[in-house]
Amino acid sequence: TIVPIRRALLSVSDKGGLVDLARALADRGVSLLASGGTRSALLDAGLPAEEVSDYTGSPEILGGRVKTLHPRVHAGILARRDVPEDLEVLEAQGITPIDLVVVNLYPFEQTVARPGVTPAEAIEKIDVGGPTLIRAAAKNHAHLTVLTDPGQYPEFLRHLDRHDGGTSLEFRRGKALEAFRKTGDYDRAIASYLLGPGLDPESAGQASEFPAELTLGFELRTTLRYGENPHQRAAFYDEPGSVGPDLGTATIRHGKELSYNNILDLDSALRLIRNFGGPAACVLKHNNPCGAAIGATLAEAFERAYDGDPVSAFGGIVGLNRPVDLATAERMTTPGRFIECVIAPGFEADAFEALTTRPTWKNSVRLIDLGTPIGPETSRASGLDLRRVEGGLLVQDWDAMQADPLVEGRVVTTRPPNEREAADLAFSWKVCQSVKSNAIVLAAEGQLVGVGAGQMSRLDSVELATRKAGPRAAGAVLASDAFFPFRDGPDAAAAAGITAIIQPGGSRRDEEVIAACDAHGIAMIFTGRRHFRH
Ligand code: 93A
Repeated sequence: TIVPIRRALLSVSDKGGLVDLARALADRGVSLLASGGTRSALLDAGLPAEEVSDYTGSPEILGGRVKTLHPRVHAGILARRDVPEDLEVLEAQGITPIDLVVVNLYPFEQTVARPGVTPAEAIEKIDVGGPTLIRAAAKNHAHLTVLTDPGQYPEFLRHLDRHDGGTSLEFRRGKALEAFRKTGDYDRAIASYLLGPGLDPESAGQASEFPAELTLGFELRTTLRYGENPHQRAAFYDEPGSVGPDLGTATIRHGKELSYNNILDLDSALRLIRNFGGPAACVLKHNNPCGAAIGATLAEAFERAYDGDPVSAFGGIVGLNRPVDLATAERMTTPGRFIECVIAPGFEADAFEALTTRPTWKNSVRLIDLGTPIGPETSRASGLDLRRVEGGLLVQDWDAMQADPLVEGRVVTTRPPNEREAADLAFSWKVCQSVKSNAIVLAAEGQLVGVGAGQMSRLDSVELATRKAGPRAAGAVLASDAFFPFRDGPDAAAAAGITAIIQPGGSRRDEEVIAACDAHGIAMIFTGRRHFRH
């Protein structure tokens, strides 16, 4: 299994150790093939090497994007030396087999770590040809050797000395393993760059873009009876220039004036249902959803939202993302149910009639009409989220939801979520954004079945949510607004029968949490984005 080395391909970004390696190879009579920059470095040191483009007959093109990507190169690497047909093809086409591939990749991570690097610069540093050479050589390690780091050169030369100028299968296999680890890490670094700054506070935040002084210009729309409590005065100010749909542009079609707390809940309801494209409904209590669901129809979505926790839903604030039809209105006015406010992008005439003539409801229910359709595409695109603290004003970007958390996130467990789990994970994640931290949301079949909100310990939130869900926790999925700092949360979830988890990731103990999920057979997704809500 000792394979002698006669021809080597060198294509390295980090030219450290290159000349010593190449000289040792040349001294052993190895013929050298190299890509443009590598060959120049060799020639400068007085070492003859054939340039890849001369060998292939194709010049480097597209500014270097295509330099070694050529059948004459890759056939020379991938040919099975023990398959006569492969060797015949090489022979017929004048392709020389390559016995050693030495590649190190464009420094992607170092590039994106540089402050002020542009997306275009980062993209250009995604090495394509290099990993292709590495993977081809590693795949064919039965017959050739791959080196991916200057740190390997001395060891490799000592190995040659001890093996008559060749390499053992064991050595080649070890280097192939290192090679696949390297290309895997490399791709992960690219993916995490594309995922965005996410949880990395060092790269997040562009404080310099905020104005030195903030002039708000909000205009008084109405005074409110009182604030969060009766001893607090309160008013609602319109955002200047807002085109909505939002609470400033909405109209109250029916019922007495809104309270301060109603408006807070309506805002949360609107944020929640806006995350969904298909029919969706939610029920808010004290600024947290106690019910949320999607359905084939709006009536079904409402029914399943209310039914998620009918005790808490009594007297709740309902958000709907479709104009309210009669079927939905009838579900809402079912005897035993009481709803304080409904916010929706419209009310059909018969639905409006049904909602406003029910004797016990007539004067008490408030119907808020957004006037225009809502959906993920109508989320706030501009402006800032403001919050008062004593002696100051906190300003931040709105907490935007990812277009597709499953596509933008990544599976971290051995088992990926199945189709049903994937749908529920996306659903639960979109609901979780509107739950006060520490937020834990359990969902099954597009229905919220348990919530743990506003707890100081994430484990307490898990326990509240699973207790609330009861037997419905079995087979449900779980969303967590921030990472699990320990494995206790997933352990408790597994004990309740949870089968899949979605969370941002980013804990120091992620490995431990992933291992716990693997042990429980739980599928887990890291979204790379946190949704604290305080
Ligand atoms: O732009 S690439 O993805 N296209 C290629 O075909 C290619 N082949 C090798 N980058 C490519 N490489 C990389 O170029 C190698 O991984 C190495 O990092 C670098 C060596 O280029 P040079 O020899 O011109 O300095």
